[in-house]
Amino acid sequence: MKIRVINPNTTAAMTDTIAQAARRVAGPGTQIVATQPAGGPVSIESHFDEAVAAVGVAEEVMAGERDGTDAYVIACFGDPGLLSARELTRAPVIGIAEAAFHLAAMISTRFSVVTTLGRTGIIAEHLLAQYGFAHQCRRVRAAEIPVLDLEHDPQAALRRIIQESQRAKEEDGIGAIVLGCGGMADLTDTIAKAVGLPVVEGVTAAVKLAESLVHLGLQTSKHGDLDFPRPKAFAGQFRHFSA
Ligand code: 5HY
Repeated sequence: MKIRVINPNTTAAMTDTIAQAARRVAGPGTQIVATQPAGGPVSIESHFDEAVAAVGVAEEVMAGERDGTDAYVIACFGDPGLLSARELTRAPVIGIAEAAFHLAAMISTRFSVVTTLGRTGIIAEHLLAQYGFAHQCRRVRAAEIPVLDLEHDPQAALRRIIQESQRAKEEDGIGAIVLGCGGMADLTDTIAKAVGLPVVEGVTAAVKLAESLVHLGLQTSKHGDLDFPRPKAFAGQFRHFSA
């Protein structure tokens, strides 16, 4: 099977980090195609960044449909454009936040999220409520590091994430940690060892869930709100979406 792992920001180094983690857990016979949009923010740290990135995600799904893709992973913890992406394909589309919440809820009764900037914490809280996991998440904590510090100053970023994860273990009464950024995909084992708690990371969680859905022959329903968008004209820079 072919899984297209889309990094919704436009930082190639982070796409590589995400690709390596995805390939590390992919099963035999699973091909990982790691991509990022041609245009968009170098990192996603606000609602505006998310809105622009969602269009890039849609374009990557359209490209994936021309490339015989069996499943998609949206590798940003805000799951930008998840539902619109599901409208554009029959293939399963998995967001890394949704995937991580599901798996964390299977191995713990309470978990906390450790994300990058405090200001994006609200996005994770909205998703927890939307996906029905708000009652199982004790806190959405922030290491207060810009997303690209994960690439530019990884040691300092790791120290901050471990500190915040340690605080979560001591203060939140939890059984697991969820890492709140696609760029943290290579930190799972290091943090789990340092903190002594199970750590769930979204990229690897999403790849395994995508494989399971494909193996079960389960596809995105085209009955109801996730049916293909109705063909229509688009103007200006979106003219290429016209059908
Ligand atoms: C992510 N931003 O996973 C989110 C993390 C965040 O560019 N990739 C990004 O802080 O919301």
